[in-house]
Amino acid sequence: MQELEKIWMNGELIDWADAKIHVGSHGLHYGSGVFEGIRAYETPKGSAVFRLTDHLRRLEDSAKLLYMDLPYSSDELKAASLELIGANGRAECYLRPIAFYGYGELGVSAAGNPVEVVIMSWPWGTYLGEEGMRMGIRAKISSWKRVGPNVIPHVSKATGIYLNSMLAVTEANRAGYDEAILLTDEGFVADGSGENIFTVRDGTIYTPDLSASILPGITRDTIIQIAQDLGHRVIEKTLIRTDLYLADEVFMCGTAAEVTPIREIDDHVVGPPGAVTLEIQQAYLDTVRGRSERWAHWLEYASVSPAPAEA
Ligand code: PPE
Repeated sequence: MQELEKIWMNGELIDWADAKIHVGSHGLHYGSGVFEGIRAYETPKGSAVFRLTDHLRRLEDSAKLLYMDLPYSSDELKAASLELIGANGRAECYLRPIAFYGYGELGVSAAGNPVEVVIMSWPWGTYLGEEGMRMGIRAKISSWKRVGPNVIPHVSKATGIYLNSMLAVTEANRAGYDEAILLTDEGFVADGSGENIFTVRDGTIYTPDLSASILPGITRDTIIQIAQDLGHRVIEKTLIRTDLYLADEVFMCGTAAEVTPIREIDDHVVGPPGAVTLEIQQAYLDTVRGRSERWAHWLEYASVSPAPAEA
């Protein structure tokens, strides 16, 4: 990870190297935290954070599902995020707000622990590689099932859930694939380890519905709206793994992954990135980079004076 100058920690901007926690922190032992992943892009009007308000709303929802009271309001976290981007001088960066139970009492119950809130920012390039963005990636259905609605609330972007994702992506990578796709316990298509999934068949776009153990992705929501606006038909429904094998096009999306085409799943060739995928990828990048008036309301601007260190 590329280190920048500052990290926002519990209300203050502190030096990167000083952002430390105690090893007895509850969140370290039990994965009791919630987080967000947000991107800021360089646009013609300066550094713009994409759907910041929506990401912070999901952070609040995630915390609520863990019975966690966030000590800062969304407005305070928004101001902190914009301030951090300014302080680090990078118009283009990834933002990682995280809230977790800190140091106080150990034992599974989180009672008696403070809630710590941190926001990091750093430059993060393409999630699945430049080549993956252009040519598509190879994915594998995981033998690990995605956490179900009565296992851990999958609607919450909770840190502990990511052990599920870590196992899946590790298995896929060790088998020589770029990414894992997790199914629900019932066998329906859910998410990638860090992305939502879309298919295209006979010109119609499909994506698993929100009850299929998926994270309610903000990129997913963005793509549904953009695609409909472009005149595509988008259907949210349960999908089975053979829908992936037989699709004309498959792509993944997420804040980190943006729109990444999938060219092969379980050694079934889907094909090189198709016309619909490429159209949506371009429309998404135009939107986040401030080249689309239609979706300008999704951009929230930070003021960044160019840092001397900026490459
Ligand atoms: N599903 C999962 C499991 C997931 O982790 C993400 C985001 C998404 C869907 C898409 O959500 P959204 O970003 O709101 O469109 N994964 C984040 C973390 C990735 C990481 O490796 O860390 C991200 O993309 O920022």
